[in-house]
Order: sequence, then structure tokens, then C-alpha cells
Amino acid sequence: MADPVAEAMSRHPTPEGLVYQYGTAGFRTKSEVLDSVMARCGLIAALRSRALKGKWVGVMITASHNPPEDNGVKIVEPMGNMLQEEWEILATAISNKQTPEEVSQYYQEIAEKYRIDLSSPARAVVARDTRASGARLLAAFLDGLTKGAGAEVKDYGFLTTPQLHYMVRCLNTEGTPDAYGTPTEKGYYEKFGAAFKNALRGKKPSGSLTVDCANGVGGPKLAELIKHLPPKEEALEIFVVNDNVIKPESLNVECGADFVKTNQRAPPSSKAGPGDRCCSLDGDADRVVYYFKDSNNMFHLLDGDRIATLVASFLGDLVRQSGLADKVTIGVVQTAYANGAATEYVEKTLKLKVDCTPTGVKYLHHAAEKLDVGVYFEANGHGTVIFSPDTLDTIAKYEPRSPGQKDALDVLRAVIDLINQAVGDALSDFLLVEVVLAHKSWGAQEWLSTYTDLPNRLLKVIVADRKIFQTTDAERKLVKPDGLQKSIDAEVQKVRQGRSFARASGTEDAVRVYAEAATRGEADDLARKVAELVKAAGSA
Ligand code: G16
Repeated sequence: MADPVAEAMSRHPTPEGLVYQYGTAGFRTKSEVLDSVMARCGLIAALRSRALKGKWVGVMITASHNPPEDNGVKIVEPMGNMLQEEWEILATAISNKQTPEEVSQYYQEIAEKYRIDLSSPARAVVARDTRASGARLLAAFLDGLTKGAGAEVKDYGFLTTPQLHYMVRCLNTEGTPDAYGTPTEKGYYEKFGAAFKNALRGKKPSGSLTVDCANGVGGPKLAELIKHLPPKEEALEIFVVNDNVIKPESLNVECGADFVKTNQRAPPSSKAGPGDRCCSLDGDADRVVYYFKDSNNMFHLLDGDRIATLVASFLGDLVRQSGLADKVTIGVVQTAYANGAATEYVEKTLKLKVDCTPTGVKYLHHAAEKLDVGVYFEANGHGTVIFSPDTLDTIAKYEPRSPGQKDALDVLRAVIDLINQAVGDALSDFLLVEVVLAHKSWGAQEWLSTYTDLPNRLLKVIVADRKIFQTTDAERKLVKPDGLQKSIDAEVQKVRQGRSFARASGTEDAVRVYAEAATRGEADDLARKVAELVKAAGSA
């Protein structure tokens, strides 16, 4: 009898000599070597859905901040979370099987291990960003999913990554008490547009906002969202720039959140004047960073750490003003990339607990889930806020005891609706920032003056094999190669307020080096010295 799995896989042979790894955000590499991985992800998505009794799982075809010639794929759990780690291992293993028969056999083995009935329904929703390779990779994925594994599919075409997460959560909660929204693009714009209006409660953010869309899918989607926001006279004037999706080779090039964060400067195309508030999204619109030039034309970055501190302090105020302070606690989750000054500000000024996790939304989200209100942001602008079910219930049922408490409670409830709790979402995140600034009557300068960042530098080092760099302590210390951490520590000792670490990227073929110190010169020096140590260890 014909084996549909093996047949489908034979149309997408594995390139020789490559090893694939489900990394920080799924599989990510040069697009021309991804077809076999896509087809196998079709099988994994079908198996995962069947293991979850036919719930919708999500599949996003994107390489987010990576260069235009890369692409990638990540699988999303039914509530919009990242794929369970146990299944990441299965996805890695099936992607490295060589022949169609081996893939088919492994597919059967997974089914047996998890007692999956292969004739039961399986459902997946898929979307992609605007990369040129997306259509070809989608076809390979669909081949594995539908012809190979016999699953049902809903193809949303182009979406931002957070929109895809939103659709998955909506589809799985439709008709239940946890219904998250209408699983359509229009439903998404209406939900977040209405929440923005409610959360503003008549307050108007000062000035305008210029949004750099990295020439990615965020551009057209933001244009749609704007149609559902209150008119600019009443709320916010938004200028959309770098929204050229007709030229996919311009994606993330000299623009976008990763460019701004790494280079600590505005995109060269920026025409913003002093004091103009700007923000940059990344290629699939799941990260956002803010910035502005002051009256001396000096550039100032307001990154993920700043968004976390701004939002955490605002939520803290609302919880206190509502009278909920003894019922709801707020915590902040960061990674090693968080600026030391941000961590100190959260702990000492906001008096909130800080957790540190390895890089990757899945780790931060998981840590935030343990809190009543978990504010999690990576310094690169990736993050959101999640509220535990009990906390949502407490806030929904709480009876205010004064008009002041009622006002604060109304804002708190509206803000909850404005936050995409499925995953960090650049569009909903920047609307949230604007709401907070409007309520505080702040511009970017006031936001900046809450604390002073330690000067820092982020570098990328290309090495022969980045897998030899192994870390511990939430990626803050290297355990391999032997002796390297000791050499890094010695360099750190030489500068004031020094801190530095190196870790292998899970999305790019490089080792990332982060350094901070009391002065710009010391931070740059430290980063350069640690990068040299990494380079030497990587070529030893
Ligand atoms: C992805 C992950 C983020 C992570 C980033 C860089 O972001 O979702 O959690 O911070 O990669 O990861 P790494 O340092 O391991 O390369 P994105 O926006 O590229 O999807």
C-alpha cells in the first residue's frame, strides 16, 4: 500500500551534510535549504494537533529579524504559546532523518509513543511574512501537512507573527468562557482598536509617532490597524515609514528594531526631528523599540527594558489606585541582556521582583506565567504582559470603593484588553506604550529620565562552530570552552560597573557578546576584548 508520508517526503529531499536544529524561535537558516524541514514540520504540526485532540496548532513561516535571504518556521501551541520543548526535540529529530522511509517510520514512532490515532482529525493554521521564499516554503509545508499527514488547514496568507498567535488562540477558545476574539484579521483590528480607545479614556498622547516597519509585513498590517483606531485629532497621529513590501530584498536592511537596537542609532532613512517619538518594528512585527533625538541631535534608545519598566510602573500605579495592592502582585522577567540600570530600577525604585531567564520568548513567557501579573520583555523589544487566570478573575469581580478606584480599575481593565497575551506583539505593545505616556502626560524625554542606562555594546562574532559555546546561569556564564569564562571575568574586573557575557545565537550563525560598563569607552573596550577572546576560543 502507498505510504503518503514517504511519498510527500520524497518530493522534498534532505540536503546532504546539513544538521537542523529547532532553535530560539524555531528552524531558521538560508531559505534554499529549508524545503525538507518545512514538509516535516507539516507532519509535526499534524501530530501535535492530533496529540491535543484535534485542537488548532499554528505555524508561522518567518525569519523575523534575520536578513531577507533567510527564512524559518515555528510551531505555536493552541493557546498561542511557543511549541513545548519536548516537541521541539521531535521536530529536530524528524528534520534530520535522511530518507523518506526513515521519516515515515519516525512519524509512526511518535504516534505510538504519544498514543496518537493517526486517523483522528488534525488542524493547523498557517501564515507567512513577506519574504520572497515564503510561497515556495508554504507549498512544501502544505504538502507534508495535508498530503502527507491528512490534516485540515486554514491558510491566512500574510500575517504578522503575533496575529498568527492571536488566530490560534481565538480558534481554540471560540465559544468558551475564555473566548479571546474573532479569528479574523478584522477581528484583530477591531479588538485592539477598541481597547486602545477605551484605555486612553479621552487622554491624548503628546505629538505624533513615526513607526518604522522594517519593510516587512508590519507595514500593511499597521495601515489596516490605523483604520480601526480613533481619529488622529482625538488620539494619536501615526506616520508609517519603511513599509515597502514590494521589494522583499529591503526587509530589515538599514531599518527595523534589530538594526536600531544593535547599532544604537536611527535608520539612516529617518527624517525625524528633535523630540519626535519614533519606534521600529522587526520583520514580522513581534518586537518594538522606541527612540528619539534630543535638542542637541543626540540619539536616545528606549528599548525593551524601558518598555518593561514603563509598563510595570503604570500597572503598579493602577493596581494601587484601584485598591488591589494586597491582592495582586507584579513581577518583571528579563534576560541577561537587560541593562544593569534597568534591573536596579525595577528592584530598588519600583520595588518589584525580577526573574532572569535564558534568551527566548518561551523561557520568559513560562516564568511570567508563574506570577499574578508578569511583565516580560527582552531588551531587543520582544515582550508582553500576562495576567494569571486568578488575577483576571479578581480584577473582573472587584467592586471599587470610590470614584478614584473606579477610574483606575476601568483603565486597568481596558489595558488588559489592549495587551496581546498570546505573545509579544509590536503593534499592541506600541499602543500600550502610547496609552501609558498619555496617562502620565509624558513625552519620550520624561520616559528617558526615569533612570540612566549603563553604556552597553552588543557584538556578533562569527566562529567555526558556535555549538561549542555552552552556558549556565541563564546564559550569564560559559561552561565551555574551558577557561574562557575565567578570561572574560578578568576583563570585566578591569572596568567600572563592568558586566559581560557571550552566548551562541539560536537564530543566526554567530556568537553574541554583550558588555556594559560605567562609560561608553569602557563598555566598547570590554565588548571588543571579550569578542577577541571568543574569536580565539572559536578558532582554537
Ligand atoms: C527571536 C526570539 C527572541 C530572541 C531573538 C534572538 O526573535 O523570539 O526571543 O531574543 O530571536 O535570539 P538569539 O539571540 O538566540 O539569536 P525574533 O524577533 O528574531 O523572532
